[in-house]
Amino acid sequence: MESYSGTISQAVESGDDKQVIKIVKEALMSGVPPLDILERGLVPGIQTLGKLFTDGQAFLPEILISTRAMNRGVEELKPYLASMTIHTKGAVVLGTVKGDLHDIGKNLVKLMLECNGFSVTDLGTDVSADSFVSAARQYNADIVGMSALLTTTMTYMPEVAEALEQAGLKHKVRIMIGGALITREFADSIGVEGFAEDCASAVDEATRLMAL
Ligand code: B1M
Repeated sequence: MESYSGTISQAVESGDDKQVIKIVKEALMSGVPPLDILERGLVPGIQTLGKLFTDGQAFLPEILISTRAMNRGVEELKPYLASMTIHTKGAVVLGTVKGDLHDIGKNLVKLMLECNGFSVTDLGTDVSADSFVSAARQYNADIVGMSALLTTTMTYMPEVAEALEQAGLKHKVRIMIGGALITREFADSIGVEGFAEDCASAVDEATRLMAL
């Protein structure tokens, strides 16, 4: 993977989707595990750009272009990550909370959960507490997963937890949260049992929650 990680990250950073697809294909052909390509190539690329954005050396249009390039790379990986699992391990309703449009991380969590046998209903971004509650009922969810990337939107997570409790779903549904700023301490502080730092550990965490 060493010979590919830098070039994949660089191609994401510069928003070159054709180059991303080309190198991801080459890496796959060379037998590099798809999860390595994702976690050591594509994700560090968008993270580097995030740092440049923080420092005022990159701007929103560049981030959007890089997001598209990263998503193209993820599309290439999807068939390779696909699971042979037939029985669902659990039903997950997933979304990015109200006011928040970031969905790259949430989409990766969805991908990893699906590839590991969970059925996932993706509510998209900017999802209200009411929508989480009705989807949890409609899809008979075992887990409600929330993603948030902004300090201004992570504070909406306890509202969703409260709405699920008010709807009488607390005994049935486990909640899992994540996003760049989210920590286990934050999850504990709002009374949420599930937290994952990245998309790979989201699978372990969802599996743990199903056994509770
Ligand atoms: Co935004 N943005 N952004 N942005 N953006 C951040 C988050 C920011 C840190 C950038 C910065 O200032 N350095 C900053 C937030 C600051 C803060 O609140 N403390 C920020 C800001 C300020 C904004 C705007 C307000 C900018 C503006 O308009 N002035 C605006 C807000 C729009 C809105 O949401 N209402 C905005 C807009 C955007 C774009 C639309 C341009 C674009 C999003 C495109 C998209 O998602 N489709 C964007 C992007 C790309 C970023 C950065 C650069 C990258 C985020 C990302 O995708 N990371 C980001 C900087 C950064 O994070 N370093 C930034 C890669 C992704 C794989 O990681 O999402 O953390 P992440 O997901 C991980 C884990 O967190 C975890 O697993 C994932 C995979 O391993 N995880 C879960 C995530 N969800 C999970 C759920 C789980 C479990 C694990 O369980 C359910």
